[in-house]
Amino acid sequence: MTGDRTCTKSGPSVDSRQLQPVMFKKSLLTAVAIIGSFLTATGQDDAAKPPNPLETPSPKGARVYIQGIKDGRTFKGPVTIRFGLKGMGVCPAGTYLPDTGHHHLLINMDASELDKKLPIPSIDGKCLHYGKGQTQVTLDLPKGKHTLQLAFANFAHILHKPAVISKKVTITVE
Ligand SMILES: [Cu+2]
Repeated sequence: MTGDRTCTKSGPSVDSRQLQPVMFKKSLLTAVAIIGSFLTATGQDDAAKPPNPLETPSPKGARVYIQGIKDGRTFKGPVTIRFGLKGMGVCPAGTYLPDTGHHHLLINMDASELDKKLPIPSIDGKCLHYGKGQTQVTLDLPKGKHTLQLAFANFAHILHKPAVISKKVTITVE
C-alpha cells in the first residue's frame, strides 16, 4: 500500500458531479481506515479490504454512456470518444474503492459476449481497457461502419453486479 489512492484522475470530460462520489468515498474510506486501525488490535480489521472481485455491486442508477456521439454519425478522420459516467467514480485498475471502476471500449463487439465471471479480455482493436482511469480516447478507426459500446468494470476488470454497460452506437468513418 503506497497510500496513493487518488482516484480523481480528471480528463476533460470528468465533471465535478462525477468526482464527488469518489471524494466522498475517499473520506469515508479514510474514516474506515482510522476505525480499522483501532480494530486491528482486536483482530476485526476487515472493513477496508477489497471485496470478492466477482461480487462488487453497482449502485442503483449507475450508468455509463458514450458522450456526444449520436447513433449513425459519420466521422472524417480520428474519432474522439468521451466516456460518460453517472453514479460511480473512476479509479485506476488494481485500486479498489467502493462504487468505482474503469472504462472499457468495445469496438464491433457486443457486451453480451463478455463473461461476467472473468476479467474483460484485452483484444487489439476490439476490446480496449482504460486502466489508468482515462475518460476519453481518440482513435484512428479503419474506414467503414463500426459499433462502439462501453463496459465499466471493477479494479479486477470484472463487471459489477448489475453490470454497467452503455448503449451501443454505430458510426461510419469515411
Ligand atoms: Cu480493465
